[in-house]
Amino acid sequence: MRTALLSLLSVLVAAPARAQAPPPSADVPAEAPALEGELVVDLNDRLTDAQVAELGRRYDVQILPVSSYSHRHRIYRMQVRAAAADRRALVARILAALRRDRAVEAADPALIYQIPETAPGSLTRDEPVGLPARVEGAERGFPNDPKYKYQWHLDQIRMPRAWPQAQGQGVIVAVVDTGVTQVEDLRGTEMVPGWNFIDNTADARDDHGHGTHVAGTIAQTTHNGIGVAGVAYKARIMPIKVLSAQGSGSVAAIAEGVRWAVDHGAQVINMSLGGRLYSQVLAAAVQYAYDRGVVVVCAAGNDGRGKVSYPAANRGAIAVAATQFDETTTFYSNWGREISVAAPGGNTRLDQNGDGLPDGVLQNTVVPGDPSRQDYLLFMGTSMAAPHVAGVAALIIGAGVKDPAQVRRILERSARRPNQLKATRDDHYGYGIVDAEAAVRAAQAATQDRGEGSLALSLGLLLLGGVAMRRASRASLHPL
Ligand SMILES: [Ca+2]
Ligand SMILES: [Ca+2]
Repeated sequence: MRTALLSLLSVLVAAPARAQAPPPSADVPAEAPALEGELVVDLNDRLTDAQVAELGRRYDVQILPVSSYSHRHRIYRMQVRAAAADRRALVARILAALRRDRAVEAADPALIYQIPETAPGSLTRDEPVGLPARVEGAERGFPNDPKYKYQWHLDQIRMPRAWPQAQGQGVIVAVVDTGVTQVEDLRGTEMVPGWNFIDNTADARDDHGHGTHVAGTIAQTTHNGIGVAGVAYKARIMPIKVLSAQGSGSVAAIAEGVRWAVDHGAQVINMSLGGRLYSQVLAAAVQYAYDRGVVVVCAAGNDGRGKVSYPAANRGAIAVAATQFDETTTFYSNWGREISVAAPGGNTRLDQNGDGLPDGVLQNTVVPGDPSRQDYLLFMGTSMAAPHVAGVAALIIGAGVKDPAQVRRILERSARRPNQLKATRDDHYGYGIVDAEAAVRAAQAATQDRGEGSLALSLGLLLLGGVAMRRASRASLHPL
């Protein structure tokens, strides 16, 4: 119980480039930010308003909606009325009782989440005169985005060879994060309506910088002569704001954001956020997405330890580890048996490619601390790795493979094994570094197989039909 109260979810951006490496993390959760005297519940969807109110009276708690969408899935905050002295024990007892209650699908402490500080580098000013990153296989003149040459991370997942085949046309990718702002290099990217679960409004713009950067990796406007490129640039972005300008949110808002995205047509959900402890309410939301055919991609976490964060470690989620330029996994990337694949998260402490810039992931976003400005910023983290995979998932879906289990299989089987990965998989890389070109080819082959399969099936039916018709005609010739 106590450990459950000690959970901390945070957005997965690693420490500032100039700072010392954090000490290897002890296997103890950070102290404690759960809202005092508050719980989060996901009640049975069939309960009536009267039954919800009755439940509140029975537990002597105040039931509050998370947003105007709360009634749909019956996700609520619960405030416990008690004097401060005995409140903690009372909250624990109520939580235990709720978890046994048949009207309750899931219940958690009201965890508070926060973002570790970020100190991105800027590319706009003092653009270095360095060697451009090697861009393997790029078509001459494509893409024409001037800062593309610094996006070594797109090269690492073999985007130049994938783009001619697939761009994720029309696939809806939800970015469950701090919001998304259409900065200059996202203006040519299609957006669909989302929701802001912090302010409970339809305005899900980014007041932090993290979510827009993530959205840029997925679908930055590409080949528009401006800025940088993105993986699935013809995909549509659905902004789901569940983290505040300070980078704090709640498991209730995240769970509700996931369900909102599923209910409004998202085909991929990216969650570059996580925490060390399991949340029933969030796990149920991930399962809800998976069961309805939505691919959920999550960052493995930045603690540099052998335990994958939640929701990445939840069933139904694709957990993504982070690599740097030399294809080793990074100092901050979590590892464990849940890791599915690795993708570039970068390391802004290094310049291994010698282009004069820290080896971060480069996208256009709002400036942290001043969301009225925008810039091209280098971030690092498993937060940056996950959207590379979400983008490739959109390419796979665009090629016709939609089932989440099959999308995952294609991502894993087509992943490229770097020299450092000696086996078919390990707990650091999963099955290897995601390979956009190989994934698209595998998806196309699977779609073709299925097409041939259904053609064979319909030919079979036709033959059966022919036999039946002949029998029928014989019967008509020889009536009994
Ligand atoms: Ca661009
Ligand atoms: Ca560099």
